[in-house]
Amino acid sequence: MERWTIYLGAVILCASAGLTASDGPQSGQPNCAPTVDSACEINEKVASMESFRARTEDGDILTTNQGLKISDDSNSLKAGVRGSTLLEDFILREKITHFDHERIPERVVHARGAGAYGFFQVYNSLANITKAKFLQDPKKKTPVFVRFSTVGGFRGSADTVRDVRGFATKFYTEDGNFDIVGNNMPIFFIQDAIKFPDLIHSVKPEPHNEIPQAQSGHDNFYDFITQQPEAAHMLMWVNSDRGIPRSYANMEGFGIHTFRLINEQGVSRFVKFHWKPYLGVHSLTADDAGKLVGKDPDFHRRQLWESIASGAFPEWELGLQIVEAEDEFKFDFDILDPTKLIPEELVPVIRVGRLVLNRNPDNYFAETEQVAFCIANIVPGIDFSDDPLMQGRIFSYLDTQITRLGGPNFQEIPINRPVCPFLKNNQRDGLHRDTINVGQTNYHKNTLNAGLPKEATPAAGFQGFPERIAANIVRARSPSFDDHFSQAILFWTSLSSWEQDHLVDSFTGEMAHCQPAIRERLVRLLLNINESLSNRVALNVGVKIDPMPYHTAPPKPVTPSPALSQRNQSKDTILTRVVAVLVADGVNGQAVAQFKNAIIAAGGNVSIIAPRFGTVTPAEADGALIPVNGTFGTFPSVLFDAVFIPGGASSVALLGKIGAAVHYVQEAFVNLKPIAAAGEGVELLKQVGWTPQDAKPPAGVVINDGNAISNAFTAAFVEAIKQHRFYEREKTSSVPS
Ligand code: HDE
Repeated sequence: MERWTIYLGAVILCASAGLTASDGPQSGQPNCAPTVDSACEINEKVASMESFRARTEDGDILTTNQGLKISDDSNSLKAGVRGSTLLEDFILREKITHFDHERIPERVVHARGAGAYGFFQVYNSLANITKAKFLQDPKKKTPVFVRFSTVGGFRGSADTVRDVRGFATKFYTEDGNFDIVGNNMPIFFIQDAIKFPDLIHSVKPEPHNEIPQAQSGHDNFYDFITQQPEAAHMLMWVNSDRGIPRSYANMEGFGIHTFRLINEQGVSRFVKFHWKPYLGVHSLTADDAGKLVGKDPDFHRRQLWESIASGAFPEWELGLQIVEAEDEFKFDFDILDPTKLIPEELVPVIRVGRLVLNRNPDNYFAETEQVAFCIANIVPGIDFSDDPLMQGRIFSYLDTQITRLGGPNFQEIPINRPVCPFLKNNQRDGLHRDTINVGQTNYHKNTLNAGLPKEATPAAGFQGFPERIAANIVRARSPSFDDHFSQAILFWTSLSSWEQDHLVDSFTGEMAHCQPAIRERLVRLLLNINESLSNRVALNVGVKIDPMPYHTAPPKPVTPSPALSQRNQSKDTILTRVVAVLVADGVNGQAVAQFKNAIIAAGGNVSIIAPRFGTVTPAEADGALIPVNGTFGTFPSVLFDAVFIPGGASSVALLGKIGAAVHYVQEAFVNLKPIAAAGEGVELLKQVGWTPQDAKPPAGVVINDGNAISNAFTAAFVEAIKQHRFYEREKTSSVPS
């Protein structure tokens, strides 16, 4: 009770900051309907990079890097046609030498990623809470570059592995670059930066044999993490469905740490940054995710690329949770502790602007690989807090980029350049310095160059928040960081029963690769969160422990937070969803065409899947041949969001005899996807245990009587696709896949 009172106080105080839930056009709901806004595709940042783009023009001739025209790019210089090759062949040497040096170190974490350009636009001026210039003018579109990533895997690893996802946004503002280097989960594993190398060493492939790739289910990780009770909360998140998102556009983003916002009057408030996806937060099933690792390791980056290319631009709203400075200590956790979130029901997330990604990069390496995000990239109006994890990050990013990008001048790489004046200082030289500083002076203060460049006035320049500190220097952790389990319990308690089941399954899968002693330690850790969770995992992994919890402090009572459950996510669009339409010769061609039109009109798409590539002949004598997009083997059901089986007696009879087609329907069913069938197509549903003699179809299965499909049928199926998955099937289905 007391806890609620405190939180409600924070809500009221947030409103007193002049920012209320109604500051967003529609409070609490996504309000950024996707737009095809091609005018934004060439924004200020994209335009500023034009002089660096190299295109092949009509008539271009091959040259060396020195501009020498090359007339033979296939044969090296030899002593006679059978060799040997001459050292003198500078053309061969130049080409091979450049090739030899093409690779740079991959990111030590977040190596695997994909990026895109776009813009950010604030709904209303936020001048009352921050002087950050890009948050003042609702007409201003600030260019952004966003990079999504997994954390543990190498650069060539698969997209759909269970992991945290990075969500890093660079705003190119008129006051310099501002980066929110966030993740798709609102908290982190550890509280102090000094543990980060241990955490990452433990989760990466084990050093003696470099196994496993991009997997956290191994001895080293769970050996480390089960000895860090502060990680209990984050372990729950990463083993939940949030660890296997359907797409980047289906992820929330979080700045995690508490930051500060500072207004023109110097008033500071605490803030947490959120990204709320227009498409809602939805996940793959574990089966889909695992199979996609092999079937399409680029699943997420391909979706991002294709949705931007097709004009279905991914969108998020920026959300702020504001805590007044005087409320810093009013919570029953420490707002500086990065293993804690602030429940949205207690401090509302105010939606203040929209982020739209509307342009794919021209060159993966030049842009996505070389982009350098840094939590220390802040602008006037935004500042750090004393979160000890954040403090370590302020140092780490620039440091790692000096190695990764080959020296201290990586800010000059086109993607990293601000759109405002920069490099106006006396830093000079170093590897890869492109700027030619003209003039005699390279020091401040000088008189020989009229004192230029000169310092900004205090009002114009960056000034950190003048936080008052009176403290002893200690190497210690604040006791206010001690409660490691209340929010892990909050998370568990807030989930639906199917989300809880998935956590049990995920922990079981992770433990499959760990030795008994480590399994036992995890089971003990989980006992502090929920007895049933712990017992279910223990049973699955063959562990018996006495009932004494690992940590003995009694858990505090929690009030569930509905915002933490994916069950409550928005389900009002089929944008980016793709339906596999299963066909063979003799299919009802008119139904296929009508279905396709209806799905496209609703914002989705279809893919025609048949026994072989080429075309399929429809049942109608005068019907047009139907082009095939994929076969059962090459475009398996795990790539799609839903399946439709149209009628046509010979088509359906043939599909029923092809094992891969039967498997297709069963696999989609087991992975809880919406399935529709029309006319004879209903026959194939007996493969998932349903016939028209049964009372009603299973959840998410939509039937059209007869071959000619009706508007009511397509409308019902569109509604089913919006629901994403039908988790109620999980408990009842005995269909193999
Ligand atoms: Fe990072 N992190 N991190 N991190 N991080 C890096 O910087 C680090 C943390 C995050 O797409 C590195 O340029 C430390 C939390 C993202 O390029 C490195 C600590 C969060 C990305 C680094 C953390 C993040 C990185 C590796 C604990 C979420 C990818 C390459 C003190 C709020 C950015 C690089 C991109 C990348 C250090 C913890 C997010 C080594 C020391 C918490 C999204 O500097």
